[in-house]
Amino acid sequence: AGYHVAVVGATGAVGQQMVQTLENRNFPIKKLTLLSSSRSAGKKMAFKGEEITVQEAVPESFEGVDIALFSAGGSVSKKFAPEAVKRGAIVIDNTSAFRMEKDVPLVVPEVNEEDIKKHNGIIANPNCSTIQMVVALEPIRKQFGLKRVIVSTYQAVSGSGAAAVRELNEQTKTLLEGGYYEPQVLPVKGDKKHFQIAFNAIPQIDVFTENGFTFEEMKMINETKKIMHMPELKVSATCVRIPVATGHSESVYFETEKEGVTVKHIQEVLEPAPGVVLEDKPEEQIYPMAINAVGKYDTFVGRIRKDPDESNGFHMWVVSDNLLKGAAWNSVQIAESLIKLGLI
Ligand code: 11C
Repeated sequence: AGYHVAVVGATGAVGQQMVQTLENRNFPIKKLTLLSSSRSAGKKMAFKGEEITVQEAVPESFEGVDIALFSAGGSVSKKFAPEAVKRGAIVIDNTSAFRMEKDVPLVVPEVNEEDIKKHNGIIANPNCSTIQMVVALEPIRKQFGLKRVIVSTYQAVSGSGAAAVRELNEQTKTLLEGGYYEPQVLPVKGDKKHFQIAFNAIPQIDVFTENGFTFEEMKMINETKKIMHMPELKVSATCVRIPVATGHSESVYFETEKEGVTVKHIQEVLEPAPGVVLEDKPEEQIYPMAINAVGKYDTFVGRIRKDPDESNGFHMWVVSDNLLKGAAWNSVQIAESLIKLGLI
């Protein structure tokens, strides 16, 4: 019993976590196919004590696959996701390839699980920094309404992939030893210039769009509106890369529709909220930190404060493991929802 699951991009930073999460969750699997580009084909990966050889993805790889988890970049998804769907698989895609397409649900199970029912073969997994923010905002929206969101992020380098983590580690070591390390990966592999990430903060994640915002910032803006079904919500974002390996942190400012809301009210709705862990006791210096979120599925929220001037305005600090809730776990969670909702 169980499903034939394929992971595309299995050897990448997110792909490895997908395989691990399928194992940790004891996901019902009868066969696991691990796929990659030709460069990584032939590598071996462990799953439940067995070794599985990674194969090069070709259209025929998806014969008999029930669920295909994609995390190998947008161009790979564009090429192979339709091939997988043609062969009867349901695709859960962790790239930005299809997220904003009308007939593709963009899903964070704590927020809009029911949207999965409208899928036509592809379900998109949102951007990591968007996911953790909407997990924290949705319980607040439900209870008090939302008018506006302004977010500034402090994002870990693993969001940019395994090569960026190596660059942070090697660059930090080299610089501490008095050497020089030529930046090659960050802020964006494909952009013209590269900058030092060690001991730095880079206000660029992904390339710039015409309006002066980066694609990462536009993803946070557009995806939030789609997931929360709020095209009218005012959202803006500033996304910054910091020298942390894993765990995205966010300073989120929001304004409620409802008047008279207090910090205690916000804490009371977040405390029992699904996927949220409230860590908010400043008197005991309890607040979320990236190092504590690594390896966890939850989104951690603290530092909730009322804005000094705006009566409906609040600030909070939101932290999660960008490779897990931001990517691998949210994808596996969507697969679990498919089973729960009887859609597979
Ligand atoms: C980062 N948020 O931290 C990005 C990574 O659209 O899925 C995820 C990019 C995406 O660099």
